[in-house]
Amino acid sequence: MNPLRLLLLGAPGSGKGTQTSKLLNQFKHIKSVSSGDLLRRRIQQKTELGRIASEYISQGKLLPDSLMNDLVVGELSVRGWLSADSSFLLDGFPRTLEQARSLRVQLTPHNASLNLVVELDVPTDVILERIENRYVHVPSGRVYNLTYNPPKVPGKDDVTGEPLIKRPDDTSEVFGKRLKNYAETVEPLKQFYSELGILKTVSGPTSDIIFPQLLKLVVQKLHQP
Ligand code: G5P
Ligand code: MG
Repeated sequence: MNPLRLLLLGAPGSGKGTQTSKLLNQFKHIKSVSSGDLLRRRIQQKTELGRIASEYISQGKLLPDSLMNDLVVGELSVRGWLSADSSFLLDGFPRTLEQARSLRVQLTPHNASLNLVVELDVPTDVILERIENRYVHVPSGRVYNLTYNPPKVPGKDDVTGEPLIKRPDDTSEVFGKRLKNYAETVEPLKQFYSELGILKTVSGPTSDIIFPQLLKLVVQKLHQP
């Protein structure tokens, strides 16, 4: 089996976290890093980076590229994933051209470059409906929706029983800014990965329609001769 180093691209609320959970359930050897989850954990732990992140996130602004690069590459390094045979899934990073370029420069010497980038293409009106009903468990990054995948006990994480929260950046004002940021930054990013020949797009109004398309791409990559 080939290694899989996958980036999920997609607008806020398009289902990157949801598809990540579905893939990790299916492939036990694959692990993931979500840049947003890393930041939310730093905020909860009240670290200096958490204080900075909170300022940006609450305004729907992207954090500086260099800071995000150090954070995520540092995480990959600590987890021992900077090697040619490692498989991992990235959610939320890189999300600017600059981040994509610098990640590539850092992964190439380890023969650990990304080999698949999948854009989740979901209509914006569908996304807006979902976000009102989103609740998250910050320590794990598990995500719920009151209609699509509600927690077994209202307000509690299914695995730990710990409280769920609403993200402070899920208000309609901040969410609108996040969608705008995405629209402004995604095209050069897609161009970059398209030129490397690894960009694919999957489309649909629900995660259950998107997942089989994503799964097919992942299986192809794992078994490509
Ligand atoms: P994040 O954390 O990376 P976003 O904005 O990219 O945040 P988000 O909001 O986490 O993405 P998602 O992961 O794509 O969305 O979506 P999801 O949580 O899986 O699904 C959304 C909701 O829909 C959930 O409630 C889910 O249950 C529900 N759902 C899923 N599928 C369906 C369905 O089929 N039907 C229904 N009804 N519901 C469904 O970034 C946050 C902030 O951190 C900073 C920035 O400030 C950013 O704004 N940041 C960075 N800054 C700079 N560079 C980076 N690389 C950064 N990364 C993070
Ligand atoms: Mg997410």
